[in-house]
Formats: sequence, C-alpha cells, structure tokens
Amino acid sequence: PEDVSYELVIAKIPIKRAFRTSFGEFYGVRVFLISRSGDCIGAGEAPVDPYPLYSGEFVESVVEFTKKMKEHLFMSQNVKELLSKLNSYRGNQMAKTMIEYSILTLLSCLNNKSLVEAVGGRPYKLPVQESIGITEDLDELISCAEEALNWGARRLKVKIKPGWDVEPLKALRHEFPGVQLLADANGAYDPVRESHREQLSDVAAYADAIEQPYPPGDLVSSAKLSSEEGIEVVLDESVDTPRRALEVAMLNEEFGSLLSINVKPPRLGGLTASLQVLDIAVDHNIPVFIGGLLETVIGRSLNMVVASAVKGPLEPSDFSPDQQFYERSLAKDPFDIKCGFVELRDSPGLMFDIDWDYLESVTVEKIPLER
Ligand code: OSB
Ligand code: MG
Repeated sequence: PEDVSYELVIAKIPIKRAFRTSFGEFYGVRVFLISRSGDCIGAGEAPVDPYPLYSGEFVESVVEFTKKMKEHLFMSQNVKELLSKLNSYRGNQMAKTMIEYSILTLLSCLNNKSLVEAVGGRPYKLPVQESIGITEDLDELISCAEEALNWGARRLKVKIKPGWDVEPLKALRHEFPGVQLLADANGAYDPVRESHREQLSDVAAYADAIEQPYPPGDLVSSAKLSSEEGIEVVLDESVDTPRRALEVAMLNEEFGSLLSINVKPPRLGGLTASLQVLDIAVDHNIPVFIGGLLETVIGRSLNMVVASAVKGPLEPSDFSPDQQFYERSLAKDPFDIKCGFVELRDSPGLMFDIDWDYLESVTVEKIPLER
C-alpha cells in the first residue's frame, strides 16, 4: 500500500519465572515490526535473544537486516516480489519471519480475509503441550509439571542437559506414569562421547521422545539414536530449511528411524517455508508438531496459522498462552485454553487486539523506518 509505514520495536517483557535450557537463560527481550496502513495494523515478531545461542541470530542482527531491507519494504509491488527479494539473501530466518508476518497480517486486515483461510486451514482446536525449563531441583520440576497437568497440558516437554537428564525423567515417569514426556536437549550431547550415549539411552527408557540430542549439523547421529533405541527423535535446530526436511525423510528410509520435526516458523524463515515443510512431512509420513521460542501472542498467532494448515495428525504443540511465561499477555483478548486445547480464531489480520499501553510500557527502543 502507498501509505504504509513501519516501526521496529525492541521490548523487554518481564517474565514470571526463569526459563533455563542447556544453552542459557531467557530474559524476555523481543523484537517486533509493526506495520500500518489506513485503519489497519500488522505485526511480526522475531524471537531473538541478546546473544546468538539458539541460532545465529540476535537482537542487533534482526534490526540491521530489517534496516537493510528498507528499500524492498517500500518499493516492492506485491508480497510475492518482497518475499522473493528477502529470500535472495541467506540466513536471517527470524528477521524474515518477522517481516513476512507483519506484512501478511496487515494485508489480511486490509483485504478482510483471514490468514487461516488463506492457508487453507480451519479454526481447529489445537492440542497444547507445556515446556518446562531446567529447574533448581526435582521438587520444583514436579510442581511445575503438576501445574501444567492441572490446566490440561497434553504432553510435558522438559529441558535436559548432561547431568540433568535421567533423574528428572525418571522422577516424572514415576510421578505421572501415563503422561507423554518429551526430553529436549537443545543439542547438548556429544555424539562421540560414550557416557553421553549411555545417558541418552537411560533417558529413552523413561521418555516417549527425545528432542535435538546432538548439535544442529549432525542429523545422522540422531537417526542412529532413534533406530538403536527404538524411540522418536524430534529435530528442532537441525531443520532450518525445507531441504533439511527432505533429508529427514531420506534418513528415516535409510536407518529405519523415527525422526520427527518440530516445525518452528521463525527458525525456517516464516509461513511459506513452514508450509513447504508440512507438505514434505505429509508426503513422507514424518510426524510433526509446531514449536515455540517463547514468543508473545504475536509470534504464537503465526505458529497457530501454520498449525491450522497441518493435513495429518498434529502432536501436542507449543501453544500455551504467553502469560504462562510473561507476567502479562501482549493481547487484550488472549487465546483460551480448555482441557489442553487452544481454540484457533480465523478473524482477518492479527486475530487479537494488541495491548498497546502494555507494549509501550515495556518498550526499550523504537526505530521508525523512513521511506
Ligand atoms: O528448543 O523448543 C526449544 C524456548 C527457547 C528456545 C528453545 C526452545 C524453547 C521452548 C519454548 O521449548 C517452548 C514454547 O515457546 O512454549
Ligand atoms: Mg527444542
């Protein structure tokens, strides 16, 4: 649109409790791109941290990449052209995701057509899992798990690292025998260390699935672990392009493994790339769920749009509401969870109202992009 304007917003949103993974602690920093035209507003989120720990992106890289895309943002004739310009550059998936969703939600509002409809999805009820970080001790872990099961979480995902793995899984299995357990290592195990291999074997005795045991570039070791232990191994960090999803299919064929994919739109570069991964997964019988990166409701709404397009079964996904992690939701009308399922909306645009006063109160920096 002729009158479009863009603003980058860096916010630090207070969190309820620490969230620890094998690679570090979460502080609540987020980058948003707000777009405006007429009476409509669009928004996208880059779930980056101040340091490149989960992926190579971080706050400043997202800001600088977006500034460099200014010309394309203002001069492209349509979304297709804009996306192809963005994708002519490598990497920077989270920045691309933020830009894409900001524009898509803006246009969805202007055209009065919902994104769920646009991707051929339906407003399903989506099964929700809860992610529990590395806790101080087993008592804290059990009480977090109880809390999640009380609101109906369909699966518990627990963070592990060498030294905090077998004990927590054993305790959870003992306390909650029938509950689905997923152990997420965020790549912390070394595939050539025998002691690590043994620990993962013990984890496999208590967990239903293990996520990203080995570093991102090593898909083969994950396939071997899956077939040797007869356990589902979920790939998260490893699948950063649709091409990788094809490799997962080839590995399952070759090793007789059960590798599945945690589809995270910001890791893949947005909606279009995520839909490609879903198509590959259906074609090759790869189980999927939609993962989160502690996004606020803005990023989580994109993830739900992607979930609506899943053609086969969907494993419990990271749709617990943002106020689960943050002191307050960025939405005035957060998504409800009933019995562990979130009801997706299919209204045009963002599908919820941003609490602008709250966002303003947690904003650290605003960077308008001038035409
Ligand atoms: O590996 O899934 C992960 C959060 C930050 C970084 C990595 C991961 C996570 C989560 C969050 O597990 C899950 C959520 O957003 O609900
Ligand atoms: Mg993960």
